[in-house]
Amino acid sequence: GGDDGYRLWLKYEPVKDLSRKAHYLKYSSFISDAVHSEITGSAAKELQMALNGLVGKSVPVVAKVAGRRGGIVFSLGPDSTLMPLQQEGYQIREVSGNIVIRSATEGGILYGAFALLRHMQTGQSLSGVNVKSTPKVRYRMLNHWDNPDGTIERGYAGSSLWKWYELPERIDPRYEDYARANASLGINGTVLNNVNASARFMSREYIVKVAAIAAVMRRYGIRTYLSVYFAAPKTLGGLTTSDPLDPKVRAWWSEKVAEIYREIPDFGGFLVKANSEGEPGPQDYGRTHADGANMLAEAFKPYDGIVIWRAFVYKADPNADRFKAAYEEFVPLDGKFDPRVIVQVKNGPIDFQPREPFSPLFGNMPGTPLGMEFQITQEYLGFAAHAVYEAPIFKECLDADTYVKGQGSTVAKVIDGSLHGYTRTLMAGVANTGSDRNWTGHPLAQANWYAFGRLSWDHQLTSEQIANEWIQLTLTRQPKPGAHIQALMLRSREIYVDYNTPLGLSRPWMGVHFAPEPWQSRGARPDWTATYYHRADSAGLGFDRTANGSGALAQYRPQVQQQWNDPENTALPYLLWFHHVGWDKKLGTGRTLWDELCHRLYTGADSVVWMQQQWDLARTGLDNRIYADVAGRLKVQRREAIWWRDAWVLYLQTFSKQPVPKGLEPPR
Ligand code: GCW
Repeated sequence: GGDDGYRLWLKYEPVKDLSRKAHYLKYSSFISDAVHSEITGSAAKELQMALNGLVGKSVPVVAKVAGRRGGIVFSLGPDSTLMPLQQEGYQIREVSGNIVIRSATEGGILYGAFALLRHMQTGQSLSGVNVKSTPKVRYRMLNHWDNPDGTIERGYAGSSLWKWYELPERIDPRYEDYARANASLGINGTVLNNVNASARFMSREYIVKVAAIAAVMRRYGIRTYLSVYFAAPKTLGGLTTSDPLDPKVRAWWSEKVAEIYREIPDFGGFLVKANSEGEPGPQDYGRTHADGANMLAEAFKPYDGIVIWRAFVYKADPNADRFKAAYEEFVPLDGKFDPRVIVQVKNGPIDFQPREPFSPLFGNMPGTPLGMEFQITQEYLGFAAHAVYEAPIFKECLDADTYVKGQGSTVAKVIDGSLHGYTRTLMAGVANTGSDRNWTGHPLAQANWYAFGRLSWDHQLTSEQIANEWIQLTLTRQPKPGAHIQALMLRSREIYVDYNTPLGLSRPWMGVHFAPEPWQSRGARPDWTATYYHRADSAGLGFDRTANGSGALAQYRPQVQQQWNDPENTALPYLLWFHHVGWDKKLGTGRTLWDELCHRLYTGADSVVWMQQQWDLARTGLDNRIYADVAGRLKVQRREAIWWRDAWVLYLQTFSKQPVPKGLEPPR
């Protein structure tokens, strides 16, 4: 039968190379799990299932090694001198004819088992194997924007995986497969519900449902978290206020958290969107984000849970620069948060645009652990129709230099705690999963879930490495087809940017956040207008954020300002983020702004044809169903890329009053 994508990167297909298969069989006589815990049990079960697929053998699980050779051995060596991160690390070594997976924790053994399987699925030798790895970030989690009615905000792969109606009685087998996929990447937390949270999740009825999912996650070392509605004490608890300094409100949250821990002893904590896009929060009572977060943190004191407070805030002020808002509200609160709080910051200052400069908050809150929020779901990246490999987006931000402690103060070092000594470190990704059989709608979007997970474990992996690994595990191990797919993936983001938002252009968001209507105002808020984000006028295009404009650049260190202060020296991908540039201004490429824009929009749209060619060249290495699925989506992408190109050109022409340059075909 064809491949429907359900098994993701955990396919465990028979090893074709016979000598390789014989080699793996040498280590497939037994699996020794002397630990015999829930989590190591999951590891043993996974290895059994995988070896059955890879080498066609049912491998017994035994307790003790007892002098046996030729098996896989779990070795748990608790070590209280290790830091929490090192505890989760693992080592895989060949020791006297056995493959030993060693870790200080059960979770580490599970990660080691998955790493061993990755090693085998990519055809590597086990003789003398010595692989060691430790995560760089402590909380590695997915954020689901899933609603209780089964819809997913910004979800493009069907409806929610969580079947609230059937819970807690029926446990969908898919919960376990979800947990396996995440654990295989080292993800150890999941926030089940939307940050635009329903108070319902704090009800007894839902806590019991959540507990049933948490029980599945626990077996894979994943802790369950919930997003909370800040006004729940009022709307659910019947109090007259949700003021975080009110003793009754504080007592309500403490009791609520206690109730949750009675059902879910390893509950992870709360994620909070407050005073953001109309959500309630402490500011409704004249209090600060810190007051709100600290109240919740206090409720977690008796437990090992955390509060993740989002920094995604901006006011409905058409004269303000939204770019500056999070910094303005949060930097003054640095040092005021309870140690149980992590402030979660989106990678860019606005909102998951195809390319943004890094958020100026990174590095500017040395006294507060800052977590990263990436968006895996393709809200602004063509939903499930466009192929956009996101690892380069994540890496671009992680590798950016904040200069807060001199050269080399990368965002990654802020996030992994090494720059400011944070021990509670976090990387979160807004999930792209849903009820579609293949989990992510677009088959290539599986790679984005994969890349996020791998980077949350080790942000030093490269986009190339991750793509290569994912292709081998998921699509094909044939080198030539693999190389074409990798080329397609690695260029896909730049191609998208070219036809969608070239040169640092921003666009107004419409209701669905993906429709080329750059002229349209939503009308709901005074800042959600036609030209607010891109500032097109008869003179030119782009948002002046220098001292002559909004002054947002001043939120960065001088070395960063230097990169972006002068329109003559600003790298073209960031140009219109920081400058209002005249239509006839000559750029470094020798073209005027107008010509360069047209050029990129056209080349971008045409490059989708190149992507189609790469995919066709890979066909011989691909399963027919996957081939056809992606080929169809690439056709949609081609059509929509032209649509974007033409919409931008026609719209911006109303300001520039210039024709499409010669050599580029006129828009139809
Ligand atoms: O830009 C917005 C998204 C919203 C999302 C919000 C956020 C969950 O369009 O759908 O709400 O970001 O991150 O809070």
